[in-house]
Amino acid sequence: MLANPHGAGAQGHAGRDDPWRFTDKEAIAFSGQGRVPVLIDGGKTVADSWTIAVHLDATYPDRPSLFGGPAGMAVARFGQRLG
Ligand SMILES: N[C@@H](CCC(=O)N[C@@H](CS)C(=O)NCC(=O)O)C(=O)O
Repeated sequence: MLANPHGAGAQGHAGRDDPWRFTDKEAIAFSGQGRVPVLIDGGKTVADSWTIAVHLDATYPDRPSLFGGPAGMAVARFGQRLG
């Protein structure tokens, strides 16, 4: 769903978003798995929405946090596991 060579869209970064569908298996094969979302950020490939969120929060501490701190991250993780 997200190809992001320059951190596009996330946390206010300039860049590019390319919509990929999960049926575009060839397009996302480079990620080593067959699901979306996939993020390319600074040459790093990150798959799985939770892993992407954690990556962005850790990589861009100067940007507004996606979780609002450790407590928010714990609540988000709890909700994510329920879903
Ligand atoms: N745990 C993953 C789930 C990813 C996932 O299941 N993505 C679906 C689309 S929402 C997908 O790519 N399905 C295609 C398939 O399983 O072949 C995440 O949260 O990113």
